[in-house]
Amino acid sequence: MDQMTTHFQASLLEEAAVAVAGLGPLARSLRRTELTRGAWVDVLPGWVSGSDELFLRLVDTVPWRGERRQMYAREVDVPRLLSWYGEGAVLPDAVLEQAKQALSEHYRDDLGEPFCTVGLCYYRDGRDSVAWHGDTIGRGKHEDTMVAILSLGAARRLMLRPRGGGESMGFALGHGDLIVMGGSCQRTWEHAILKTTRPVGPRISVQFRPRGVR
Ligand SMILES: O=C(O)CCC(=O)C(=O)O
Repeated sequence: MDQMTTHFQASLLEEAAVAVAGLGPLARSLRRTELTRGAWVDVLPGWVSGSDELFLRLVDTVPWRGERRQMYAREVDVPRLLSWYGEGAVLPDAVLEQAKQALSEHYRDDLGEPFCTVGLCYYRDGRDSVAWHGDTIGRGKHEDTMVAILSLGAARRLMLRPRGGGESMGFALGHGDLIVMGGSCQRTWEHAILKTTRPVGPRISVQFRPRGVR
């Protein structure tokens, strides 16, 4: 094979790799931060490459819905759009199926079960947010578990603080970044995406959870 053909084939392969949003390796790339009381956070910047297309596909294809919630005497809009894929549901994009599988394989020994549900949140701008909370509806209230979040679009800070008081810390989550909250994190710490007056673009958060954690 002459040099030109080899070069041509190599660039075709490169193009194919760029066109398909891809996942980098998890092992050896994740960085763990130990928190208090058995909670920890793993972070991997830029886990997904080619995330522009993925972001646009999700904006278009996910059945986003607005929710309302009771706030004292009033009913108010939940400040973000939501979508939920329960156990066994076909996910809206093949890359999310791959991500769920990769996370399940990587954390299998620690978690002892696969990630099986996917929640998506669409933060349209800095006015959209989620207040301080832990994912304690279900088993996360009493048991150690994991919640993995893939962040796409504009960078926002995922804030964390110990439940009951203590200093907060923030993890800047950019386009294609992964964060995994593990151990006792859901019941001993709280997390939030706070509103900001800074001009920020839209962001999608994709959360992978095991069965019975919400
Ligand atoms: O947007 C995020 O990354 C956090 C989402 C979250 O905490 C939740 O939906 O429970």
